Parts: sequence; C-alpha cells; structure tokens
Amino acid sequence: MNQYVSELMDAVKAKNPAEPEFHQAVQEVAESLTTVLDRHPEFREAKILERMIEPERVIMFRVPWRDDGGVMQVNRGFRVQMNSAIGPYKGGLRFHPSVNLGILKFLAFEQVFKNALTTLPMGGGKGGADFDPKGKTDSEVMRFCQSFMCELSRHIGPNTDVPAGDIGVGAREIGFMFGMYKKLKNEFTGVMTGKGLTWGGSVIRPEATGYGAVYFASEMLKTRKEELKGKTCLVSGSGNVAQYTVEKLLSMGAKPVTLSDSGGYIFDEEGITREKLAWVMDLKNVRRGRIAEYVEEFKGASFTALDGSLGENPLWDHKAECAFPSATQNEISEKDAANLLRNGVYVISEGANMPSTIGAINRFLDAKILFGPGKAANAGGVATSGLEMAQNSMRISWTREEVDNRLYNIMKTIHEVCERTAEKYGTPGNYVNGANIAGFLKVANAMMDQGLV
Ligand code: NDP
Ligand code: 2IT
Repeated sequence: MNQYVSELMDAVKAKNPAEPEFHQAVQEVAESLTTVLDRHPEFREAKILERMIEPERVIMFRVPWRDDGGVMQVNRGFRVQMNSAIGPYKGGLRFHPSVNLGILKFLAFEQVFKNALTTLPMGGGKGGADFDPKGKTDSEVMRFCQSFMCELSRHIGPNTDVPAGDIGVGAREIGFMFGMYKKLKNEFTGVMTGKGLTWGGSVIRPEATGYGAVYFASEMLKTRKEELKGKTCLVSGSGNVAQYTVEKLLSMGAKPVTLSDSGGYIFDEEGITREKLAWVMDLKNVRRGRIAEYVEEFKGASFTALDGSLGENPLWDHKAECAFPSATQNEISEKDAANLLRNGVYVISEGANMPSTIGAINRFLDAKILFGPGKAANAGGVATSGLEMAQNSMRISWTREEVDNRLYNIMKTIHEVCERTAEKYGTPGNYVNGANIAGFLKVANAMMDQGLV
C-alpha cells in the first residue's frame, strides 16, 4: 500500500469505526487510483476522493409497524445519498437482518462508480432496513413497506433520488412502497424503478442484472476469441440475479450447475435446465421456499448445508470454467479463490456487489484470469433502471427487443471502457483498475466543474 492510500485508510477507519465493508470498498478503489492521482494533482488538491467517501447526506429513521399477532415491531431504516455530481441519487433498497450503516455506505460508494460506468446520468445512493421479509406474511411486508415509505418519501423524488430493489426487495416490496408514495404525494411519477409493467415498469428490468453479468462475461471471453457455449458455470444465490444469470447462460449454450441460498447450495452435475429453472423460480418467487427442496424434486442433484460462517464455501470447489457469484458480499474468500483457480475457473463475472474479498481479488489478478468486478459486471441492473426512468420521463414504453439491445450495448461499452482504461493506466487486462478509474474520472471531472459543494 502506498503512503497516500495508507494515510487515507487510517483516516477512514478512525472516522468510520465498525464499518469493515465500507473500509474494504474504499481501499480497493483507493489502491486503483494511485496512478490517476499522480497524473492529476488537481484531484488531490481539490480533495476529490476525500469528498467522495463522505456521503452527501445520510438519513436514518425509525420504522414502527405491527405484526399479524398485533405485536409492535421496530426496525431501523436508512438512505445513504452518496454522490449527486452526475445525476439524481440512484440505487437499491436492501431488506435483510444484516443491514447496517457500514454495509449501506459500501453499497452506496460502489454505486457511484457503477452508475458512472453505465453512460447514463445517475448519481449514487443506497438504502434499506434491518427488516427480514423471510417468514413474514404479505400483509406484514405491506405494513412494513408502508411505514418505511412514510419517512423515506420526504427524501426522495423523480429528480432527487430514485430507489429500486436489492436483496429482499423485489416486485412485491416495490409495489407496496410505490403505492404508499403515490398516496402520500398525490403524484404518479417515476420515483422508483423495478415497477410492475402495467404501472410504469420497464420490460427486461427484472432480467437485467443477470443478463448483463452474462453479457459482460461473454465480452471478456471475446478478448480471447472464446465464447460461453459449452462452458460449465458455478452460480451462487437463487434470487433475482442468480435466476436470470442461469436463464441467459442457458440461452448462450453454457451449463450452470450450482445455486444456493443462506441455508446451503445444490450441485446438479447434469446441469440446471430451463425446466429446472422454471421450478426454482416458482419455488423462490411464488412459494418462497428454500433451495434445499431442489434435491427432492431433481434426484440427481446434491444439497450441502452451509452454516453461513465465512472462510470456505464448497460451492466454489467444483470443476468449472466460469463463476457468477450472485448472492452477497464477501462470499468468495481467499481460500475459495484458490479453490476456484485450482478447479480451472478462469472467467468470473460478479453479479453480486463486492462478493470477493480483497485477498480473493488479488489471487484472481495475479493469476491473470478474466475477472469482471461487480461495479462493471452487474451494472446492467441499474442501467436498465436508468432506461426505465427515461421511458417514464417520455411517458412511453419500449419493446423487449429495444431494451435488451440497449442493455447489451451498454454492457459492451462498459467492457470496452474498462479494458481501454486499464491499458491506458498501465495495467492491461485488469478490469478492477479499469472500472474504478473510469468511474472515478467521470465523477471527479463533474465535481471539479461544479465547485466546492
Ligand atoms: P435476492 O434477495 O433476490 O436474492 C439474494 C440471494 O442471495 C438469495 O438466494 C439469498 O438467500 C442469498 N443471500 C443473501 N444474503 C446472503 C447471505 N448473507 N449469505 C448467503 N446467502 C445470502 O437479491 P438479488 O438477487 O437482487 O441480489 C443478489 C446480489 O446482487 C446482492 O449482492 C445485490 O446487491 C446484487 N445486485 C442486485 C441487483 C438487482 O438488480 N437486484 C443489481 C446489482 C447487484 P436467502 O434467501 O437464504 O437469504
Ligand atoms: O446494486 C445495484 O446496482 C442494484 N441493486 C440496482 C439499483 C437500481 O437502482 O436499479
């Protein structure tokens, strides 16, 4: 670590104690930026990076609601409005018991760079609550979402801050929150993305993150004149991103063999087919069941329970060429990275946000495999949210073909920009540096133009 980065990290840790995920996200970016900051002393002087790591605003609020048994419950809600230099704050809401300020700051910080890469005018934000939708009834989820929106509605708006989904927030939750916003404001606006198709949503938005991560992997492979067809793929998670990753892999002729949730993972050596995926989608999105049930339905597959403790995840210890981590942060430890490399994996496209630890990333970069970091590889979701905003503003809807073409072209452009930027700054093939530097430069230049605000 050079002196500037180590001093910056000391200050970040002192000022933001007990936020290890935020420290990790900042460190990864700061290490990528050393050459840029050397070449552009004006950014150092204007304290651009120091400003970027300080949220423009953090809102933290009480979310009281009543469960079906009539018992009062209290959760904590947040919105981190990180950076609005290039557009309104934009980013998802996460409902998961692990949610805290540090996790949302890491996600909001990553979002700033990711959104800059999409080519669309969106700043970065993230929010959520330590609420666990698992095991709750629809009416409990509705009451929670309505209470959450009662406060959040004061701080968002179609030109201010446009939330969307993330872990634990899908079509059902977006519907309940949008409904409450509309009632409170007496306005029908594009204040959220991921909306239903009959009330302002965009086709392809549910599919976009998974599709985009697969398009990104395919672009990386093209640099070696290869394609996804015939390749065995490890996929983690079984939610929105994992499901549409599997769907697009199948349409490209690849063979996905794993899926997981917080209870464990399934390994299906024969491959997860379209028919099996349809069953998983019903299990997860309609019946809200557990992935363990897969092996009761499809006898050839095996289930391995995971205790959730980080360190080593056997999902990453199977022979394959590609991996698509699509569950959560830090799900690939350095030991897992070594297992992946030993098993022949040489393409990794991160559908999740920060799924690899810094130790794991360093292993991948040292091995010179095709490693697409989340900021670039999973940007298709928020990019399509940007397309939903554009359609809402114009009050029209594009066709599937139109949106999918735009998504594909955005992913192709992100890939090109990352590749070109990595090369320009002396680290060819390093998409981590490419994504961090390209995202930084766009936001930094906008901040320079707008003065000290
Ligand atoms: P979902 O809630 O739809 O699915 C999340 C999946 O990951 C579930 O299978 C869940 O299992 C598993 N998971 C979540 N937390 C943990 C954990 N702590 N340990 C083990 N498994 C876990 O979320 P998404 O698919 O939307 O999000 C997945 C990842 O992709 C996240 O990192 C998110 O930030 C990122 N992402 C999402 C985008 C989107 O458009 N939705 C866009 C870009 C990135 P279980 O049900 O047991 O909790
Ligand atoms: O992490 C992400 O990029 C998302 N959860 C999607 C955000 C969005 O605004 O669509």
